[in-house]
Order: sequence, then structure tokens, then C-alpha cells
Amino acid sequence: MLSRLPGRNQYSPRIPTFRDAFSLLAGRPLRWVPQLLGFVFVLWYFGPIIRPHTQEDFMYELPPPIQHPHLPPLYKPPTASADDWKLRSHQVREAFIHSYKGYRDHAFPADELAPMSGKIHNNFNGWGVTIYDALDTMWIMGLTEYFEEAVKVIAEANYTTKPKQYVPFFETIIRYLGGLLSAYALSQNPILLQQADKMGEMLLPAFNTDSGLPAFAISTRTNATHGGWTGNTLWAEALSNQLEYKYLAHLTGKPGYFEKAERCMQLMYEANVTDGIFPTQWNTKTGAPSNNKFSVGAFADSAHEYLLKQWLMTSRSETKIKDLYLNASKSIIEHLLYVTPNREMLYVTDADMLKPPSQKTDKSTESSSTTDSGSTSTLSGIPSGTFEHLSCFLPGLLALGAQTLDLPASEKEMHLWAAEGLAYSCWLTYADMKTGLGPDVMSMKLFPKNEDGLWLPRVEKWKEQGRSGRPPGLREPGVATEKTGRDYTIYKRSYLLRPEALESFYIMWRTTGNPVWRERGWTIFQAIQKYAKTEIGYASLVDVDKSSTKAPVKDEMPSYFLAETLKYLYLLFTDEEIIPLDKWVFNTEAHPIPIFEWTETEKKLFKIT
Ligand code: DMJ
Repeated sequence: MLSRLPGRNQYSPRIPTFRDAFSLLAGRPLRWVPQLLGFVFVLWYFGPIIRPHTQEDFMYELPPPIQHPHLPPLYKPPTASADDWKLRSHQVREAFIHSYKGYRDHAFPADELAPMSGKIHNNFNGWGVTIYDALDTMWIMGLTEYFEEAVKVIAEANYTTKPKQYVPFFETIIRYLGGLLSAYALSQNPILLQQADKMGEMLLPAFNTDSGLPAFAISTRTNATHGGWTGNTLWAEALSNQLEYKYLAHLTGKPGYFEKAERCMQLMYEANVTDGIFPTQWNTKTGAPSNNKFSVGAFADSAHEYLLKQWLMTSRSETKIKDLYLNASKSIIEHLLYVTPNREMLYVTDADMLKPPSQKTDKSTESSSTTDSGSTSTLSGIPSGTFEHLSCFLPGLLALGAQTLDLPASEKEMHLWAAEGLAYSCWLTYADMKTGLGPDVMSMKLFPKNEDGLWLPRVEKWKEQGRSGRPPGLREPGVATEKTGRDYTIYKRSYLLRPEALESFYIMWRTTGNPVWRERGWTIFQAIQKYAKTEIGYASLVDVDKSSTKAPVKDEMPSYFLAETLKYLYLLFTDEEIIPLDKWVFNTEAHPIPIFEWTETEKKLFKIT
């Protein structure tokens, strides 16, 4: 396994040595000057691109993860043996081969396979998104032949859009560029870096808006941009390019990549948002917040990830970003975490954030935006009660934060408890269903008075009363019965082969060492095998709560199933820690990017303070 990790550099071109330079100059005393200058120029100009990346480039040593106490699990699964886990990881690898082979035989090089009909979907640029998204999973699983074949196709790509075609910036960054960069970091094949650099350059004009926030879509033929249906930049779109562009800046030495990504961060600092309550929409012209919705679901999700992960990726050097994460996560815990009335399920919802009436002092503070106008007042939220599968990445993020941040003990335990309780609820939404697969969106039952369901005050009360038993939201009520009811209704009944719950189980397993997360992941994988597998791939489910043995499926196999869902399952079941969390961060499409340190030259060049 180790041989597939950085360090085995079979692709890097040989760089000229001093010996080469001496033999070049020997016997030519009068002609050496122009040759030497040329040599220096080549090294200066191409250095960052052709420089072979050594193990050290990718393996900056961080202190080992901090061990912290966590609550004993209520459910102790029979522990599977090492051989069982090996077999299980092998089955996930087989599932990947089944999906990729189906794509390769029926849909290659279109974007995605229609896994029922064998037709194709060209829904993400028509550049073969499945190839790019699946690339690093192939490497991690040791599927070298598929990998080499895919690289050949990628080498020929030019990324020029058709006339009148616009490609979505966010999706292209996280799936295509993230896929290329990660596969480059793992394999060090320079073709992947060249193509990432080409794509990075072609997408960069998306930032050429009045504010510097990226436009929704771009034509790489004309550099024209296009606003999305909101006309605004979603928070997730604004802050889900920094891992990719900053790593690309590190690899190529190009300041433009760093500056454009950092401009978005700058707007976040300048917005002076109250308590890190970053709203879901931002005005693309002015760069200011344009609504008052606080969420970790659609429109916002990955922006939360990129706060913590940027700080981690650059070896914890960009501390201003960490502070944004600390503020935002504190506000999530305070305003967005609720429990349900009967089963006490902990969930995360979204809320319209308003200033309490008593604290509205004048017209200027009544703005619907969450921008702080200097007052120290806090906001309070009206929860929607919606709990999205997309939000199930949050437990993993909170656990990663609890593990890596230097938090006071009382805060650390809050982050970890929130992570455990939320991951458990994500699990329950699967376990409650007839198929064992979780719905896309739930409507959670609210208390008659919303604020009675807020999690934080309940935990504070439990602490005051002597901390008896487990904290609220972590008491693991078990699968719904007729007596308990579910405490929620299903709002969207589909399972779109999404990864978020499994992603969190994987991080929970790695950060707490509790095997229950592996067992739950295994149960989900078996349900995927039973209900989603088709003759040539895996299909999304229409209704996760249908009683028939074969639930109805959709003719769709999203590329993230190969990039994320199967990768996290494989990593969850593999004993060896292939992608150690203190050496890598996952972008929001599960593409691992190595943790690195800015060099002194880069700090000067990119003006990193
Ligand atoms: C993936 O494309 C990414 O994880 C993205 O951030 C949002 N969710 C989808 C999969 O559900």
C-alpha cells in the first residue's frame, strides 16, 4: 500500500544537476555566459512546475492527534476481526470496480453513467467528470490500469467550452480540479499537475466580478461569466476554492491563484459578520452579505469545511481563518442545534437570524443582513426544522476540529458531544427506514416553543444538575418504534448515493477509535449493495422507505459516489491509515490534499502575513 503513496516518484522528470552544468561549461570558456543564463532562466521559470515533489513536500510532521476523553458507547457491536475488515474493504473495492467498469463500458468519456439504461448524462461540462472524480480513489485502491488509462484521456483534454456553454465554477473546482490535484499529490504524475494548472488558469476569470467573489459559471472560451439563479454568490461557492487554488499556488508558484482565493477570505474578514454567523448568500457586486439565513446545509455546507481545513492545510499558519471557524462553529452549536421532543434526537437545522426586538436601537441595526453594525447584541434564530443529509458532514468536521484545535476542555467536549450526537442522528435516519438508507431531507418535530428544543441550554442544565448519565442528545434512543414515533417526517424521500453520513463515520472512527462507526458504515454498505446495485453500476433510490424488497431507483449514478461514498467506505474498513488526518485534508469532494508549509519565498511572493 505504501508504494502507492508519495515518495515513489516514477514520473518526475530528472532535474539538471551541478555535474550537468559543469560538463556543459567545460572547454567552452567564451560561450558559457549565455548558456548559464539560459540554464538559470529555465530553473527559475519552470522550477515550481518541474520540481519533483519529495516525500517531505507532502509529509510535514504535525504533532500527533490529541487524545481526548469521550463517552463510552451505549451500543457495543460485536467486534469484527481484522480479516473481516479486510474482506469488507475488498468488497467496497469490488463495488468501485463494478461502478467504474459500468461507466467505462457504457458511458466513457461522458460525464456520468445512467446505471439502469446504460445511457449517459452530460451534466457537468461534458469533460468526463466521473474520470476526474474517481481518479484518486483508483490510486488509493491500487487500480493502476484504470488510473493509467484515465491519465491518457486527461492528457488530451483542453477544457474549452462550446460556444454559449458555461461551466459551473463550484462543481468544476471541487470535482475536476480537486480530483486532478489530489491524484497528482498521490501519484506525482506531472501530466496531472500540467492539466490542473491549465484548468486553474482557465477558470480563474470567474473571480473577475466587481467584488472578487466568484461568479456561478464561466465560459472558458470567452472568459464571460454568468450569475446563477439567485444572482448572488452562495457562501459555499465563495469559500470552496481556497484549498484547491492555494495548493495550486504552492505547486506552481503563481501568485494569481493565491490572490484570487484569498480575496474571498478578505471579504469574509471585512464583512465583520456577527458571531461568525455567515449568511448563505452574498452580493456578487458589493461582496456584502445579502440575506440572514444561517445554515450548514445546501448553499453553505462546504464553506464551513474550508475554514477549518485551510488552516490545517497550510500547517496551522493562517490563524485568522481558524478564528472564523471558531466563531462559526460556536454559533452553529448555539443557534442551529436542536433536539426533538420524544426521542431527543440531536439535529442541525437552518435558521433565519434576527436581532431580538429589544436590541434594535435604530433603523440601521434593523437591516435584514447579519452584518454587525458595531453593537454587541447577539442574534437569535427562527429554525426551519429541516435536517438535510447534506448537513451530515458536520459531525465529522466538528470531530476533526475537536481533535486539532487547541480548545479549552469545556469547549472541546461540547464539539465532540455535538459530533457524536449528530453522527448518531444521521445514522438513525438510515436505520429507521425500510431500506436502511437515509432520506435526503427530513422535517424534524419542533417543540411548541422553538427555544425549548435548543440543545445548548439543555446541556448546560444537565451539567448544573450534576452530569448524571449521558448528555442530552447523546442517549441513543435506538430505532423508532410505534411507541416513540420517528419525531420527524420525510421531506425528500430519495437517497442520492450521497457520502456525508459515511464521511462523518470515517472521521469519527479515526478521531475516537470507536468501532461502532465502522459497524454502522458496514450496515449502510450492505443496504447499498441490496437496493442500489444494478447490472452495470449503482443507482440512486427514489424512496428509501418503500417496503418492497426492490425499492424504486433513478437512472443516475453521480460521480461523487465514486469520489466520496466508496472512498470513505474503503478508508473506514481498511485497517491501515492510508490517508492520515494529520498529513492530509479532504476537499469537499473527498479529494485528499497534502498538508504543507508555505516557504519564506512563497510568503513574500503571495504577501502572506
Ligand atoms: C458533493 O458533490 C460534495 O460533497 C458537495 O460539497 C456537496 N455534496 C455533494 C454530494 O452530496
